[in-house]
Amino acid sequence: MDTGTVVSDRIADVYGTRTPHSRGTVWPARVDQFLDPDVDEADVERWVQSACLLCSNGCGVDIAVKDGRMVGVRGRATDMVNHGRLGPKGLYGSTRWANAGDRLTRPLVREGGRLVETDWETAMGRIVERSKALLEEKGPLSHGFYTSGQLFLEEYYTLAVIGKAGLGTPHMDGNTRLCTATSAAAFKESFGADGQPGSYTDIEHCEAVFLYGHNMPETQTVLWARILDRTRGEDPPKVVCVDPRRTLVALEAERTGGVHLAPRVGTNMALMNGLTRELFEHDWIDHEWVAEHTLGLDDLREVVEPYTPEHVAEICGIDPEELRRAARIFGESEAVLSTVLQGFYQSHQATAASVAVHNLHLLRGMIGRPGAGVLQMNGQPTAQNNRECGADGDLPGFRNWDNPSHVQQLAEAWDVDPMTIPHWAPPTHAMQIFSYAEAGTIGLLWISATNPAVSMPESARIRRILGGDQCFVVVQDLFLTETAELADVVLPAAGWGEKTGCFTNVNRTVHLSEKAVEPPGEARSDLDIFLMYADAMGFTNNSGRPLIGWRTAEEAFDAWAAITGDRPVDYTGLSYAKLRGPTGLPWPVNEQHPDGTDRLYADGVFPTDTDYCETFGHDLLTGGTVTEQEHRAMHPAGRAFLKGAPYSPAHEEPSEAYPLLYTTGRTVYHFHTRTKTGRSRDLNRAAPDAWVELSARDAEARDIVEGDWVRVESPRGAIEVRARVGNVMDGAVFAPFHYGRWEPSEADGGGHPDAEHRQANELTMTVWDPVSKQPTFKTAACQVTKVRSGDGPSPAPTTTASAPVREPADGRRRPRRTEGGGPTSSTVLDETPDYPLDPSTPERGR
Ligand SMILES: Nc1nc2c(c(=O)[nH]1)N[C@H]1C(S)=C(S)[C@@H](COP(=O)(O)OP(=O)(O)OC[C@H]3O[C@@H](n4cnc5c(=O)[nH]c(N)nc54)[C@H](O)[C@@H]3O)O[C@H]1N2
Ligand SMILES: Nc1nc2c(c(=O)[nH]1)N[C@H]1C(S)=C(S)[C@@H](COP(=O)(O)OP(=O)(O)OC[C@H]3O[C@@H](n4cnc5c(=O)[nH]c(N)nc54)[C@H](O)[C@@H]3O)O[C@H]1N2
Ligand code: SF4
Ligand SMILES: [Mo]
Repeated sequence: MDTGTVVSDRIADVYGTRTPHSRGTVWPARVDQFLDPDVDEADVERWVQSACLLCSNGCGVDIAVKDGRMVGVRGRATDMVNHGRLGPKGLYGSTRWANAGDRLTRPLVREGGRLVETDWETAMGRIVERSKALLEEKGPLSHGFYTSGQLFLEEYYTLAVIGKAGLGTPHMDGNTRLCTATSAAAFKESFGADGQPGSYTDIEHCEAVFLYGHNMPETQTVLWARILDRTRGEDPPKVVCVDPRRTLVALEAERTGGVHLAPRVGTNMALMNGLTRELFEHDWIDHEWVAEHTLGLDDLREVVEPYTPEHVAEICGIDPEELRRAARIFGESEAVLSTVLQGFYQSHQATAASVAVHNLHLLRGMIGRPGAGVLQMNGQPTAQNNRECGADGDLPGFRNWDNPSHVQQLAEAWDVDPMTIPHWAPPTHAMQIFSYAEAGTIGLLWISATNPAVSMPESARIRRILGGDQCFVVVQDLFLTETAELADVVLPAAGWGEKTGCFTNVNRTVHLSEKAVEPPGEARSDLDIFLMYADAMGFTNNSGRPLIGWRTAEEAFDAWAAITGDRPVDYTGLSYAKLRGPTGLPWPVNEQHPDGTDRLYADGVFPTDTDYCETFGHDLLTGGTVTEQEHRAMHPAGRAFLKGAPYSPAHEEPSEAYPLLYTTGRTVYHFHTRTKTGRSRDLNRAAPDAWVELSARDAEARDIVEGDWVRVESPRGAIEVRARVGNVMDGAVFAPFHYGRWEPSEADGGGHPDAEHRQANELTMTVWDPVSKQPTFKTAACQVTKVRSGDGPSPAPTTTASAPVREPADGRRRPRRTEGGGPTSSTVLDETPDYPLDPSTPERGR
């Protein structure tokens, strides 16, 4: 069956062996596997079905179990998402954390300033006591919930019902606000509702692929491998990269005859307006399709008119000819796939710039057909479910909080008074929730599966809010994180593989993740914890029965599916039984589409009808809302909106004191605040400590060479880390945001002598996009000064966008090649499984 197995080090060889193929053919299957070095494959007792929880790609995976422990993973060959492949995080980072010696195993409560162990009754008792007192004294608005993009669908839905129908608080959001709020907002503005139009199979059919502020080679490595298998095959697509760093995407753009546009940090909108204007200028427009399926053409043309290539070049610091070239690639290809992520979402005009990507596709009628797709990416593995289920404040099922009949549908499903369900104002976004907690108007803040002390902007402020007496803080996590250390009550949670539930990836594909092992000590699933709270609070419905009518994950799933039937996010054809099949399935899954749906909007009909849509929309520049009356007057009737906005400068521009632009992001080897990847020795050694990247010119001007200790300062704070002279554009500084105060005990390879001063978010700003309310982690101003000479290279990896720009003259500073991952096996199958929805399978034709 197989054509041989390759054993390799997937720290050094991030993407594994290539399986090149040509346009319109199925992506070959390759099965990647990693087992703990002391485990033989023959000793694995069980393989348990799941999907990887370390990024939004959602690769299908089986978990290896031995002696009641998770000991490795294997990609699922039959899964339509990954065709068997896994990346370095999935391989080395999926299971190691679970067996770490420092898991939370018992609840903790604060006594005399210290956190001490206690039992569940005491810990939950304290929460319930505070909760009841606050409800009596101040009402439901005293409660805030800040959750995650890493829990399961069943957990979000349960929490959403508790918050909306049990308590009645609008103060509920996820870290999805920091992550993919813009994805949802952009879909709503253009198409009327959230929901990814495109599909991963667009990679097999596209003629060009545009990546906007998306470092896919580091953040969705398996998806990038899928692209590499096209760009290294016959008739490769051209790659266009929009990123101020020379990432691996930029290198691939150079290889394929595409373009690398490196806009000045914070100027995306000017660039997008320039591309849009070029489409008008050259009449690269599908007039018939646009007339039939869109609204707003004339207004858009007017908005982009001033953005000539020369004008854009001046704002963005790019070559006008390169802009023209990129626009021509878009204008002359029949099928372009676009992907968008944090370089756009975490900038100040996030929604406007992401909507501009939709505009390009709509103008060319490039949506809903193979190869012509948009992937407004997610980042976290379960961010999509938070958005769907409403633990991010939206109403479950992409319902419109401003539409009384949508509220009524939920009131009936839950058997509660519609007035209980908060819908008198937009849901409170995370940044606002923290402001209310700061002021003490929120007196109970419940944080689950996120580490805001490291991941939210302006860290000093967040620590102050969490550590103060004005608000009672509950933290539910696997570990005693930087956030948990500041809490009043800490609840030990069961993690991935220790509980059952479902989650949905970027292209709407739903996977079931089965419980493989028992959680440690007294840790409980987040679902059980939320149910325990609901029971203790005694929430009931109008009939006097318990508000939450389910006890198990499967029952929660069925309850969720039951309220999705008449909504775009239709789960009615899904069940646990069905999800135990060979592959995850993309929604909508219903009677009409029993195997799921590969791409949305094939018929050019969008969910924009006034009575059906999820929002009436906003002004993209100011965030001002469009009213129901205004929306109705436009008669959208299934047409998509073309919406534009002029470019406006970022909140903080460089100044004399802070002459450089500060931007932040990721490395391939760590996930977020490293609670999982920091506990994998293979991954931690590859990127053991923080650094900043400077261009050669900016480094030289400051007498800085590779590995020197530098102080990076913004008006909000400072860090001291080592410098990598790297591939970032002149005038900009890039810092990875993974490194908080926590240092892994296994750290070999050298951490930081003073871990209090390395956290990228000490420098970022408390400002957000006016529409999506996503904070702008990617634009601020800073100064960099040399503190002292280093005694070796910086700890930045060499295999990625962080690679050094050139060999340092001083041999001691020469970075060592990043390598050293335990042996993984990789097997290319010579018979590709049948992927039922894949339009490239021969029997389906093209
Ligand atoms: N290895 C790894 N993978 C991950 C994660 C992780 O932590 N580690 N996290 C997951 C999650 S939750 C997310 S949200 C995704 C994020 O995935 P990405 O968005 O791909 O990652 P980032 O590094 O945050 O940012 C992407 C790029 O934006 C560029 N950028 C910075 N400023 C600007 C700008 O002004 N304009 C433009 N055009 N680009 C700019 C940066 O140079 C960077 O290369 O990754 C997911 N996958
Ligand atoms: N400067 C800067 N800051 C950023 C970003 C950036 O690019 N730059 N990116 C932002 C983005 S996109 C994101 S997504 C955020 C991520 O930021 P966070 O959400 O804070 O990052 P994580 O480290 O993933 O935190 C998840 C926590 O949940 C815990 N956990 C994992 N599984 C479970 C579970 O099943 N149950 C419970 N109860 N706990 C669990 C983990 O131990 C961990 O502590 O960071 C944001 N912050
Ligand atoms: S690409 Fe993402 S989902 Fe797939 S193995 Fe890597 S981290 Fe996991
Ligand atoms: Mo994210």
